[in-house]
Amino acid sequence: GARYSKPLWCNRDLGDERLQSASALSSQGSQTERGKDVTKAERERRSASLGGTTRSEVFQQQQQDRMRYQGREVDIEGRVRLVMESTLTARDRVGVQDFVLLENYNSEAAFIENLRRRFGENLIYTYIGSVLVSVNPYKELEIYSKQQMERYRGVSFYEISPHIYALSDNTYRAMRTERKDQCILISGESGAGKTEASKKILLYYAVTCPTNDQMPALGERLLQSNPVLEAFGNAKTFRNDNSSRFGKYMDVQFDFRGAPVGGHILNYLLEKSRVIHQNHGERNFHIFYQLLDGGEDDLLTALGLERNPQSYQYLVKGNCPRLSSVSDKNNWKVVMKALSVIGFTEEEVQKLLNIIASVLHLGNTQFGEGEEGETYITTETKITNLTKLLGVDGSALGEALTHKKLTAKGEEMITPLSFEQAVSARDALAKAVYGRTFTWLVEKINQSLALKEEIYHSGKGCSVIGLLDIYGFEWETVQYFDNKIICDLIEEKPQRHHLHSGTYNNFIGLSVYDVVSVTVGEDEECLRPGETCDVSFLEKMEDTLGGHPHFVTHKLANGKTRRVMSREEFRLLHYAGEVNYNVNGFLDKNNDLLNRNLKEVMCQSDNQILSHCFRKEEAIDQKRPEMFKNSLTKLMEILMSKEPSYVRCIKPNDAKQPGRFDEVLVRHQVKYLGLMENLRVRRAGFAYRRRFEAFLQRYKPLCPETWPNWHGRLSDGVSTLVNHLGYKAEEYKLGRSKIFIRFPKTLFNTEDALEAKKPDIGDFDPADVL
Ligand code: AD9
Ligand code: MG
Repeated sequence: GARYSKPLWCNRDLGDERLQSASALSSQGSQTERGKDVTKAERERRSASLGGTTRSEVFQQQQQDRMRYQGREVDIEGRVRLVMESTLTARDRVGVQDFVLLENYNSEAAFIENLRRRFGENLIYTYIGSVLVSVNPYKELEIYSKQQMERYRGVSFYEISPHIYALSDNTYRAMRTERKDQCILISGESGAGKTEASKKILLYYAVTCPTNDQMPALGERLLQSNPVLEAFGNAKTFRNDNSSRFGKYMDVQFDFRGAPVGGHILNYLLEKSRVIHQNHGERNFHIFYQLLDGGEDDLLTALGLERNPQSYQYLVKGNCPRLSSVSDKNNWKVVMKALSVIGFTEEEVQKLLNIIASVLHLGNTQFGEGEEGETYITTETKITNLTKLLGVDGSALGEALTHKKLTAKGEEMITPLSFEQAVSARDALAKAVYGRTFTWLVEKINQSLALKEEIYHSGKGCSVIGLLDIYGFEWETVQYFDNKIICDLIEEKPQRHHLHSGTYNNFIGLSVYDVVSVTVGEDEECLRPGETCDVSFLEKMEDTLGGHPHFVTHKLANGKTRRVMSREEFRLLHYAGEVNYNVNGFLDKNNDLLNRNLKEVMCQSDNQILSHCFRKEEAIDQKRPEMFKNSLTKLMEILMSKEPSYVRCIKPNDAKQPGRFDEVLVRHQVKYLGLMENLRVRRAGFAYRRRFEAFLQRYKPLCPETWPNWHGRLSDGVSTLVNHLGYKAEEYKLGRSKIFIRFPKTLFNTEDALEAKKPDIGDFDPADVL
């Protein structure tokens, strides 16, 4: 077969063998052993093929570089990038700091072993090219200090050990020099460290960036938004003591000098069901416990609350009033201070706390069933507290909790609710009150962070770095939204598809997002909770997505049934692997339908937060105001317009303990985060699209007609090549100057063919240069 050789600096494997990091020298030893079997003549023949470079030139170059560099990174185009030796300590060199350098980059075992070794040395960060992989250490590491920040400022990615600060700094500089908006997408399962990562990034900017005189306190406000949002939007779950129960996308705006001048938060899908129910060992949102533990006696008296969380129906179910890892009392202080830094007035804080307390009182509102099946409130005495805090009329609220109003044929009818209906009306109210208050909170924070008009209109322009931190994947219980999906979507840049009109593009990995938007969009308007509904929702999806190659249900194309799947499941084929989703409870979780008369009561509240959240128009025409919908479509558009960077977070064990590295668990995450594919794509050098020249250059050895050189038109050369390789028409497209490859598999197969074709051990003998 044709020999595959390139100038020295272009040969990937050669690079790998030459510039070993200290720790990898042992493997070089084995290369040497093999090298000895090669005859002198063979060596000479090989060196002659080094793109015209003579042996001694190569040797000299190597010696020089050996002194200057110790590690290297093989770049997209096959160029070798180098890491300066002086900045790295021996400890930094455990394993490889970029997976691209792995000897055996196809091996998942080698990948995991590298992670494990580094984790053992508290080296929690490793790159895959420019993607940052982070393993949660579950302990405080001394790597986030101001001095550390200084080390990473203005330094190139590969000159220094991997760090979230390096990624932050590079993103910042890319924004500054290229004048292009950036976004950092953080993915990983629950407890893997996404939120911590996003906070570190924000901290880096708040500390290292210059300040704008017109917005001196902005950095501090950006930072203080976190404790507030976490108090109201995070909770202890089985997987994470501080689990984000809402999705968060935050823009940080910078002026032309690179000073942060504004911020904006978009919040998504708060898990409102948690307000009324928690699984055993889990908690409600932190703020409830913080208030009960940290609030002054006077405050609690005024709110009619007692300290013991177990007195409240909405808190008692998880049977887990305390966290071992954090103090609710201390955090209460932190949150109250943060609210004031952000600019909440005392009055606003008071109203906010009234609402939090009213949710607890609402949960303790109980119902009884009369002899004729009518429902009444048995805790009438306690309802006074509730109505006072909600600022609504007591009898109207009592009536609305036990009756519903219908309009039939132009006439209004009042019908009593059954016991179950009353319970669910109460719970729906609690969820709506809490959920909307959360949205209000985000709005308030946004007002405080808002970019000033005069800066915006100064004519010098602002650039943006967006941070996406959305709660993680949980495998058993379905989450309707996870950022893996978003990341896939962004990485693969699917073309627009219009699911609602019944057409779609069968690009990889697209469908979940559409499925989700169908769900989220519709449950509020027309679907009711309950199992049958979930199934009918699934059927709806089948109607729209059935036949999509990446969407699988129990139904087979021939009308038969796939036995291994239940009626409640659907499966999505991500490029990283298959994920099963169960629709059971899917809509229930997301449902917060409110009876109209409850809305009417709420919109008359004299608590301004509530009257802002429940608008009169809504009670009249039954539509939810737009302000509550941060659509995913919008998020996609925002992200698509920016240059993405990625952080992939890995959780090392389920026990939330430092020092434990559970290989099975890690392997699982390496799989579904698609890290091996990341690595292969990175090695292969392009994510599914490449210029004709580059494609031909790389793969021409695989086809006799294109090897060693193609003399015709480039596009014809590429055609010839891919025909020879047996690419099917649906696998690729030729553009004007680029080839687009649809499936990573195609690319990987081609890479494998190339790998097989290359000489067994590079084009020179490492023994010669040692
Ligand atoms: V979830 O999807 O919101 O449930 P996250 O956000 O991925 O999840 P989080 O950032 O909250 O996880 O991390 C969980 C816990 O791990 C934190 O509360 C810390 O105790 C711990 N952690 C995570 N990253 C670090 C770190 N870089 N250093 C120290 C960390 N501890
Ligand atoms: Mg989180």
